[in-house]
Amino acid sequence: AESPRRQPPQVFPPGFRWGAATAAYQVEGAVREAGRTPSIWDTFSHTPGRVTDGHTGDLATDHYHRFREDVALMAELGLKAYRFSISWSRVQPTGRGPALEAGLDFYRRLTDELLAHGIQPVATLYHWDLPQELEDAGGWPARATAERFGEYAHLAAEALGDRVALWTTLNEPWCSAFLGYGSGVHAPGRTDPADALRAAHHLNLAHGRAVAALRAALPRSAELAISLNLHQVRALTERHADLDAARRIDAVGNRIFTGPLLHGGYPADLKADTGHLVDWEKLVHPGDEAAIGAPIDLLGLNYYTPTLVSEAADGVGGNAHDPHGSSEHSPWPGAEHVLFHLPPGRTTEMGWSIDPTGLYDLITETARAKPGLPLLITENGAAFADTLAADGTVHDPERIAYLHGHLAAVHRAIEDGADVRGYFLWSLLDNFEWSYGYHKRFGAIYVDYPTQRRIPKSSAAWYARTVRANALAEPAE
Ligand code: GBH
Repeated sequence: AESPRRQPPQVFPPGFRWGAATAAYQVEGAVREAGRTPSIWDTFSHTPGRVTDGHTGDLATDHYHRFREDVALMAELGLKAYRFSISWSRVQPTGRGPALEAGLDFYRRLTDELLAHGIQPVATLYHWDLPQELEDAGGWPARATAERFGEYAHLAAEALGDRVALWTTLNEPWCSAFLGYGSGVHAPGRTDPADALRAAHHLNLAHGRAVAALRAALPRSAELAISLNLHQVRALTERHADLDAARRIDAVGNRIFTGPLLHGGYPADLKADTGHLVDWEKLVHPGDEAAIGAPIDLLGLNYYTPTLVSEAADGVGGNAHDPHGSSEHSPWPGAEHVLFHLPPGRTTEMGWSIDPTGLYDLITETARAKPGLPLLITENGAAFADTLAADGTVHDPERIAYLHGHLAAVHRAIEDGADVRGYFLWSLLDNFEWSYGYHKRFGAIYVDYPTQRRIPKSSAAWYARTVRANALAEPAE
């Protein structure tokens, strides 16, 4: 029976883009097929000790061969959009020169299949998988890599521009720069804070070059975006030292990207905090910031958990709640004395605190900082210890609660004036969770790896109800 105090239905704006997301190396497999060459993640995952239990993306979820089945599942969920990434190594194996048509054909088949089911393809050009040859030539710390990325963007737009109307350039450049070249927990596994900062600038520049190339090659109606994992930073106390710790993390975690992308250039405090590591005057050439700041149509936000920090009283920063997870190399150049804390409350299987208010705050703060720029939640979701029951079902009420809470936060932000155009659940299906391998399951669809069988979890059914109604379904309907 309906309770009289029941809330009005939380209806989303018309045309809200309900989707799910994946990334090439996490789902495709087929790493040696049709002329594809190794990316830094092939090299990294095949290096002993880098990924838990030596897992690799060699087979992953075999999406390369099973994409028709996967698109059929998306259609069953009623998805309006699918966000996938293009493997650079598949379509331009050395990172230079002409396109490899056989590689592009996979994305032609995939996007044709999506369009045939009325699902909008959303292509990400780069989800962390640099062609190994470009890494060997210096990787993201080398400025030339940004120029190569512009050429790759041009080639991808020429080939797929007739089918893909919404593009995101980079996924989470913070991870590429600071986990890849700072802490080294992601490929290519390098640990030099100066290189991490150089990588960040060259990723920004790569985005700028890609926007220019995409605008030149695509119809005017095409929409361009970037996906950032902006850290929702909170200080443990209001003490000056803790507020300053939060400011530093905001600088090297967020404003190093949003500064040049949205606000005209790199912030002065970031340059001051990191000036002992890089010479910003030499790193940033005249014209770079203007190129990076070329207008985009949407800003993609990826959100999982907030970030709680304090000053490290003893001067030794790191992770207060996960001593084993904190590497000796910091992913936070210029903020090495900051201590990270686990906020109180429940966590996911990743050990990340569950806090939908963080998503509300992230959306409303971003909307206020850049009025007029529509937002897209390009990733949100959670890993839980899902198990396949004897009756062949996967029951994941915790994920439903997580998604319900975070979508309620998105809805509240929209009611309060934020222009959020869509939501992409991470992830469509369980997949290769980077340095955790296949141990962490983020999917709405369970993958039984020994058989590659797909089993929609109860969260998938819940999400489908929400998508069909364009309104939040009750967690236990
Ligand atoms: C996303 O990354 C990825 O885009 C996606 O490929 C991945 O599968 C998914 O999330 C789940 O992990 O580094 O100490 O500040 C999210 C990566 C996770 C990076 C949280 C920042 C905070 C801990 N982010 N992390 S710390």
